[in-house]
Amino acid sequence: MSITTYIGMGSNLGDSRQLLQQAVRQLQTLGQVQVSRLYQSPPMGPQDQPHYLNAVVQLKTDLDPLILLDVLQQFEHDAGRVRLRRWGERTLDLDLLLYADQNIHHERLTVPHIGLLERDFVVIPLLDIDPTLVVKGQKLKDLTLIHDPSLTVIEDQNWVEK
Ligand code: A4P
Ligand code: MG
Repeated sequence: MSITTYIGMGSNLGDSRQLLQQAVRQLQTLGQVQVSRLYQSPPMGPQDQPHYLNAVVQLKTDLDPLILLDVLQQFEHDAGRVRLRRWGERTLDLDLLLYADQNIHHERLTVPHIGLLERDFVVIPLLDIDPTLVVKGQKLKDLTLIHDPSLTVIEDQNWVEK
C-alpha cells in the first residue's frame, strides 16, 4: 500500500521553471503525483539572492523515508546542485515535508520538515493539494501566516504539462 508524502520544491538559480518541471517528471517515476500551483517568493534568509520559484508535490510511494531522501538528493545532484551557504541560492532544493502522519527523528532526516509551519511558501502550496491537512496538531488552513502571504501565484496547477 502506498504512503502519501509531500515534497517541497524550490529553485532560484538557472532555469528554475524548467528545473522544477524536470523534478516533477522524475518524481512521477516513483509513484502517483499531484502538484500545487507554481509560486514566486522573496528569499527567506540572505536577501542578496534572487527570488525563488516554489511548489509542492504530493507523491504516493512505497519507498521508505531514508530511501526517498536518497532519491531526492540524487535528483538535486542531477540538477547540478551545489551547496553554497545555508539558506542560500540553489538550482534545486527538494525537502521531504510530510511522510504520512509520521514523526521522524534521524540524523539525516527530520519529518515534519523543520520550519514547515512558519513558511508561507510551503503552507500555501500544501493547501492547494489538500485543504484539510493537519501538521503537528495544527490545521494548516487556520494558520495566520496565510492571510498576508509574501508569495504570488505565477501559474495554475497544470504548469507541468505546459
Ligand atoms: N534533512 C533533514 N530533514 C530533512 C527533510 N525533511 N528533507 C537534512 C530534506 N532534507 C532533510 O539539507 C541539509 C540536510 O538536511 C540534508 O543533508 C538532509 O540530510 P540541504 O538541502 O543540503 O541544506 P539547505 O537546504 O541549504 O539548508 P536548510 O537549512 O535545510 O535550508 P532549507 O530549510 O531547505 O531552506 N526562500 C524561499 N522564498 N523559498 C525557498 O524555497 N529555501 C531555502 C532553503 C532558503 N530560502 C528560501 C527557500
Ligand atoms: Mg533542503
